Amino acid sequence: MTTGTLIPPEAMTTGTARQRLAFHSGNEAAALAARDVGFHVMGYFPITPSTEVAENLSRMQADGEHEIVMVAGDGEHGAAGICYGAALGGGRVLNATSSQGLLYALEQLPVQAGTRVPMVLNLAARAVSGPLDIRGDHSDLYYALNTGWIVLCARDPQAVYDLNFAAVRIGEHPDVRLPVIVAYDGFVTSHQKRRIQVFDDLGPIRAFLGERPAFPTPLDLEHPATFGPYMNDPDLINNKVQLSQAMEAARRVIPAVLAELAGLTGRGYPMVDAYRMDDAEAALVLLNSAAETAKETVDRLRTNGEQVGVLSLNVLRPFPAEELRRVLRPVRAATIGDRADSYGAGGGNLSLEVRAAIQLDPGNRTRVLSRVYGLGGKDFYAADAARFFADALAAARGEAVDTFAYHGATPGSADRAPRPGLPLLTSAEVSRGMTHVTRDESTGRLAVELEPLWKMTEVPSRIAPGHGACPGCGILPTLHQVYRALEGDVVVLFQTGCAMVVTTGYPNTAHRVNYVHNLFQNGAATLSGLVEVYHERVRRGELPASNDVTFLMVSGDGGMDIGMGAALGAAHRNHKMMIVEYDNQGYMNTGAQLSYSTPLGHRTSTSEIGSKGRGKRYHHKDTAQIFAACGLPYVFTASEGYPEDLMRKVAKAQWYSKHEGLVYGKILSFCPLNWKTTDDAAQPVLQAAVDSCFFPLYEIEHGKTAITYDPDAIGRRHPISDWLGTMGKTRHLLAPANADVVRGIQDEADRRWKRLKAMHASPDL
Ligand SMILES: Cc1ncc(C[n+]2csc(CCOP(=O)(O)OP(=O)(O)O)c2C)c(N)n1
Ligand code: SF4
Ligand SMILES: [Mg+2]
Repeated sequence: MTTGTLIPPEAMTTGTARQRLAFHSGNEAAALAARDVGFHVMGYFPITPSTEVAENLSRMQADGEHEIVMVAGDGEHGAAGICYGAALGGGRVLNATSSQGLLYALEQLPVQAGTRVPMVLNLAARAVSGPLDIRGDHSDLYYALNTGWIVLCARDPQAVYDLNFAAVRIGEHPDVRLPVIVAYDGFVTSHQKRRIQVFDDLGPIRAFLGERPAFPTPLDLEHPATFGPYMNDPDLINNKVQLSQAMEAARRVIPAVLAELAGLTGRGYPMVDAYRMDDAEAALVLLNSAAETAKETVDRLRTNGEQVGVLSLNVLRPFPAEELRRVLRPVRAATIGDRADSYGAGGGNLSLEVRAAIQLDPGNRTRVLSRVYGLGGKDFYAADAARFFADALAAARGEAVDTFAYHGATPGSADRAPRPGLPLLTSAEVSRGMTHVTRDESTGRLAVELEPLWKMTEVPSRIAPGHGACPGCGILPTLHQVYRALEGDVVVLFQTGCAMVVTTGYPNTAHRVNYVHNLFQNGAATLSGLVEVYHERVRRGELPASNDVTFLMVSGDGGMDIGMGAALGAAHRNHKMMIVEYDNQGYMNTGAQLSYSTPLGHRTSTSEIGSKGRGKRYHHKDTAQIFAACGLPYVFTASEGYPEDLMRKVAKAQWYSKHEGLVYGKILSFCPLNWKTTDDAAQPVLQAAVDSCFFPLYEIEHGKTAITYDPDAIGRRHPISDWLGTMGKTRHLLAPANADVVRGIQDEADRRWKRLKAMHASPDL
């Protein structure tokens, strides 16, 4: 039997179930396992590096390979809620997330465990913000350790596949009834393909899984019950005792389930994987992929006569304290590597818990060294393992070694300072009087005079060249147009997305004005705080009153899904700020997943097309109308293809944001990469979107709607199919079999257009 690690071909085992050799990454393995489990529901929200789990399942679903109901949440908080509801309803439920996604979902996790509702969450572990880093460490995983979830650790794609089946059975065991995390390393495991064995015949694994036991559910209408009652002292502690007992039961259940699974697969997963530990004097204790690297170092050191070994935990919750005590007893010194710090505690969770475990053994004399390593995706090489062993061996010899240290940090040096970029722009340099806004007192509306477009190009851009966007990307032209119409000082806040990622990358920035980035979902709240403190500090005389600052938030359409609550909050409070959404109809930065602004039938990486998949299943969100319902002073739509119209609206928006309150604008923005067009196709594609009335251009001033471009009036109205034919992501819709989808998009566009026309004709509507 192998121990669920890298499998050399000669060691491939069969177990009793028929398996076949495949070549997959950890994310693919998680998706394959999900298909083979046949979960009822997956609730998810995309985040690197776990997004591929949902993407792979979407592709398989489009090809009719499974029937899991895939629900894209409005954010991870929503996704976790979807999962909780589905699991409470008696379904087998799956989620996959990483980093901020886990943190945003975190408050759902103790509820799920405290009410004892099993499900499976794949965590492709990644560093948590801030600053934002998309690569792997265990700082997200460590946050989950106090939530009451069982945590299984998968060191490689094979383990990801195997442990997903185990997770279902362990969590659903009647003595356990807890949700389970399967944690694997972001990128190293989530993305690297390895040789793995997968079931070739689902019979045995489905028999292993059995039916989900019937736990109490609000769908049992014969036995009404209250789920989640308000519970104070003295009852809450009893609830937690039961949770603790369930964890203890899991200590018993986990080895039994893993042994049963091993019978099918030929691969075993002891609670603690001990590599060449029999006579080890010095050891490393590491989680996940780093342990595999360290094994190679063990082999090399052993040839030099060093008695060394590696321990790695296959199960992190419940913590295998007894197993560690036993195996560490004869070890003189151990270096425990933590891929996340518990700041100020003298070590990360793993080293603190190993120390606590061996402290209960009066016969234990192991010296423990804590090393924080590999943060933010810093690779862990054999040389790093060798360094850890050198420290442990020195400690074993009784030499003085730092008990706690960071490993791999690179102190800066003055001669390696970044080259200075373009200087920041002053207000005077960008205030060129390109827009003249006046108020028509009779109508209450603003009139804007614009200098000719060629003159506008004289305004230096607040975004310097040197960004990293794809050729032809519409974001930069959109932002240049917005900026050229703005006068004076601007403080910008970008939500997470392509615009943010392509314009900053430490130590460089393309922003020549003050720029802030905060969490994906929280931009509007953050900017509203900045606006309020600005005005308050001016009032107190702490900042000059003469400063004339415009506060601008730039968000993608995805930011207006996950950040909708914060944005509506800011809108209802009517802070003096602008929200500009560049709508490229998907989560492009994370690989073109569907957003709620993706139109019906459009192909994205989570609304795949195939024999069973016909693209996105519901209509695009009418975000402008949602903001209009907040009674804002000004709402507009625009397209980067109509620069004069766009800049006129931005000038109005700036005026309103300074004088009256929050304005919102939605700008259709070209994404050649994911709309699957040539790089130079922005003009015809955007023109077709506007001329087909899919994306009408209008503004709402003090509640009064005015269409600013009417294709009907100038005989340019085209059917929606003309627009759909311009993009690779929609060309499938022109097949006769999808005529009903095209009709659906056309009907919805017509309905929204008619409504706008009616509001335009009767401003009181
Ligand atoms: C809480 C949280 N969940 C998920 C992500 C991952 N994420 C970063 S950007 C992004 C998509 C952004 O889409 P959009 O706002 O439309 O901007 P675009 O990339 O299309 O420009 C996602 C899902 C994150 N950073 N934080
Ligand atoms: S993926 Fe699309 S939106 Fe993002 S940089 Fe490339 S073209 Fe622009
Ligand atoms: Mg987008």
